Amino acid sequence: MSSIFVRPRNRSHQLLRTAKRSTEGRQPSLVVVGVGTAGARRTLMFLQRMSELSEIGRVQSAVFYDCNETTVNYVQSYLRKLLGRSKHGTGVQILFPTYIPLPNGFMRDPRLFEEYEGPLERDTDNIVAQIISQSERAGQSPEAIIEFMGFAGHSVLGGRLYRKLRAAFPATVILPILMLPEDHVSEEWARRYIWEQFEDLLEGSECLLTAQSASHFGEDDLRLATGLAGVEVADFDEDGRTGSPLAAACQRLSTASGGWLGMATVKRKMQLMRKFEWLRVPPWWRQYAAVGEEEELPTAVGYAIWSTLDPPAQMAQGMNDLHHVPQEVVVSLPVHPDALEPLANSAGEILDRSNLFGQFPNMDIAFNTARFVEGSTNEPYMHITRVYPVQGELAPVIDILHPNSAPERRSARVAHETGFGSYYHPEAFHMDGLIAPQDSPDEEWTQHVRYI
Ligand SMILES: Nc1nc2c(ncn2[C@@H]2O[C@H](COP(=O)(O)OP(=O)(O)OP(=O)(O)O)[C@@H](O)[C@H]2O)c(=O)[nH]1
Ligand SMILES: [Mg+2]
Repeated sequence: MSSIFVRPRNRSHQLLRTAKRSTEGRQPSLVVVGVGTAGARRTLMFLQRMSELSEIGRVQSAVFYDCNETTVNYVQSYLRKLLGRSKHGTGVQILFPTYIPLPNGFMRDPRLFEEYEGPLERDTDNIVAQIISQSERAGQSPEAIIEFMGFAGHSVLGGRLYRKLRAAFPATVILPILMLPEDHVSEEWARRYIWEQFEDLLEGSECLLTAQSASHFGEDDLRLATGLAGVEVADFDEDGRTGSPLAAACQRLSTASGGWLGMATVKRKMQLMRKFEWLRVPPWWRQYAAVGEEEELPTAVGYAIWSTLDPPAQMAQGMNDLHHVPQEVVVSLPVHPDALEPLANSAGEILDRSNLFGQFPNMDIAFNTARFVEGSTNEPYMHITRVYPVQGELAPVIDILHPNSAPERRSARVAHETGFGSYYHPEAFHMDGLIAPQDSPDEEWTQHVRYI
């Protein structure tokens, strides 16, 4: 794997510059947690992308927290195939719930778990304890924890799991990835119950917000996984820090966020000739897309980066981002490592001429080589991902929480914090005053938490 980054000139008082560094041999420093069926699927997709980048060795533990026998069976057989053929993935700790009260999950009801609360809490405590011992074996606390969560039967359990991870790893960057609901039942629950639970449970966290299209959610999950894996292998940092790039990116973006991060992704087929490289070990040869002399590929990369600003590229529609805030762009494409730096240089110059860095002076662009598997045809694609901080009110959330609110009553831009813990979104349109945050530190479920 090879990685390069481009940074606009005014940040470093230099001309556009690229830097190259080896990303091999990273310590396992990541934990991935999928909550609910969709979360488990998203975790699987992420592991697949990391394995395609030959970087699954960075993952300490992967948790598939879906109390659902079908999911557990599915994930197990998928992982046998995925990790069975990977020489890097053998050290990854894989965890499942051991207590499954209902074989098919909680049927979208976020309160159904309450009947089984005690054993469920003990089970999640046990999962956290195993993550802790795995990190001790690895010799370091995780630098980043990704938690995929949603608004269905496992939502509150996911929020509590977040709190337990927060307590167990106070110095770790935890990135909850929230999938907004698209069906009426889950929207209703979000409105009446779950959002407020999250205000309390996820207080102070920086969440990456995604929506889902009802028709092709598999595609969305893959876009998300591709983007996150791309960010985790990108090297944005000039100082050659060896930490998790994802953690570094989250920290940089969080300075400008009101509690939310957004992601935009673009995928473009590459019009390129195929070439082969002969290897000394099986599978003996490797295919890659070759870059010619011409300007075509850098121009195409430039266009694709501009396209990440378009509404269809956003993982959640209706999110506004600002120009001056820090942004991270990752370009992953299946070119030969030697072609990466010249490509990054010409793409950087093209973007500079089109005034991208004038409009986004705090945008970093990282390039890396990646051969992602794309269906059966295996055509070469480039993937562009842009991660950005979001401030103020969230239009897609208002649509769910306040479906009847008149558009003119919405404030144009709220500059202050509207993330979880601010109680902004539930209270903003309540006619009858504020919803007081409930102070209930001695809730029963927390009593199960024991950390050594
Ligand atoms: N993005 C995505 N969404 C999915 C997937 N599977 C189901 N969904 C959708 O996700 C929403 C929530 O369902 P689940 O993920 O099953 O929710 P859960 O947390 O497992 O809760 P219960 O099923 O109620 O126990 C539903 O609207 C599903 O249509 C998936 O693989 N990816
Ligand atoms: Mg489910």
